Amino acid sequence: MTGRLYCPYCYELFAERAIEFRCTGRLGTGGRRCDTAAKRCRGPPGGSGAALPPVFALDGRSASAVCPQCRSETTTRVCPACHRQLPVHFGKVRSRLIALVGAKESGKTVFMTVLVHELMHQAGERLNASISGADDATRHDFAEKYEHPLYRGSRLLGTTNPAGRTDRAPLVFRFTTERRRLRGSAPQHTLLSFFDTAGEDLRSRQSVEENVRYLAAADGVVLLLDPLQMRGARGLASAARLPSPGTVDDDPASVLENITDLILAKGGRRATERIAKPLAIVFTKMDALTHDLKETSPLRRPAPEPAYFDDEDSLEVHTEIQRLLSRWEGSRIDQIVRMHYRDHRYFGVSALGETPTADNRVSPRGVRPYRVTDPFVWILSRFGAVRTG
Ligand SMILES: Nc1nc2c(ncn2[C@@H]2O[C@H](COP(=O)(O)OP(=O)(O)OP(=O)(O)O)[C@@H](O)[C@H]2O)c(=O)[nH]1
Ligand SMILES: [Mg+2]
Ligand SMILES: [Zn+2]
Ligand SMILES: [Zn+2]
Repeated sequence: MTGRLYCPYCYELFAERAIEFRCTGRLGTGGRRCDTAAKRCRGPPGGSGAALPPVFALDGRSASAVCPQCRSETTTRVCPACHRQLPVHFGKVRSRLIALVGAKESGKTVFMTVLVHELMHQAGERLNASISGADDATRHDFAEKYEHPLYRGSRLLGTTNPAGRTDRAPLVFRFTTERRRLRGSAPQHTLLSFFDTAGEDLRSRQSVEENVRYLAAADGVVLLLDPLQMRGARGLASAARLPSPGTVDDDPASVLENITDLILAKGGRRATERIAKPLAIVFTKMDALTHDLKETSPLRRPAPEPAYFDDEDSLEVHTEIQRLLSRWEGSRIDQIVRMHYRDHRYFGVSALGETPTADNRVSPRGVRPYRVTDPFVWILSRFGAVRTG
């Protein structure tokens, strides 16, 4: 693979040959050792802050390079913009960035945690795929900050800090499926980068620039919308615990408009052209609204669990959400989507499967997700990483 690449951590665009290297800091052949205190040694923002050996530029298309100062060989390739260590095979394997966005408290953090957990367990097995953190920070942070509190502590995580205030690095995973070949099969890797945005990010002007970059780099967008913030749905909800009513900015139609503006801001396309990136519009917390659905609704039946993307089932859900949108006073959403996106689909999910307790903890019955992997599998099918059936 050649051409232009996006850093999965900072979303800067660069050519493969611009990838830089970080010296190992070990004693080189000439008996010299690189000083960790030298210029350009600092680690990436969000890192441990410890001094690191220097970074140098040589043709980034090779897997290794010899440090011009100490002559030791290194295989550590780093992003030329943020100096974070790039995943193994970066530039050689397909890298897909999936942007996960949504208003404050729409359920992004819980959704991402449950999605990755599912892909590591049942869903991964079903799709004959495996997923793992692509770097040490992701492996550590996902387990410590996301998975354990939710699954072991039954705690729903607090509001995510807006970007900029603290350095939140995106979580980068390697998703591997088997691709059948004429003879046998070969693994197919896809790098996935999730940037857990804070709802506020979409409002504050400082972080708009960061979000524009993020959305411009994304190959697919998962937009989470909270139906409980919609006037027509709120009254129907069974939940004892309703999210505090948001401002106009949190209204799902306004969120969709904002996101669309951000994508259009850097698209470089003519005003009449529609956005080509697949957009999954995901209604979260569906557990609170299930009781209001028809007996025959596709959102009431157990989710089919085939080893491929089930297009027929997905289209039924899509049509059902379209119907619900008018019931929820959200027809404007459908108008915006049709006007601006060439490839979009609606989804209804519940990451928890049940309303949290009054003190906002996971129900004693545990996390029982419903259809959380559907939007992701749809986007992967659009990338050709999962088969459609
Ligand atoms: N009923 C129900 N409530 C949910 C579900 N997922 C999340 N919630 C509720 O929504 C709240 C917010 O979820 P988060 O995942 O933290 O939302 P967020 O979008 O990351 O929020 P910010 O980081 O503040 O932008 C949780 O504390 C839960 O109360 C779900 O599947 N069902
Ligand atoms: Mg969050
Ligand atoms: Zn060196
Ligand atoms: Zn970078």
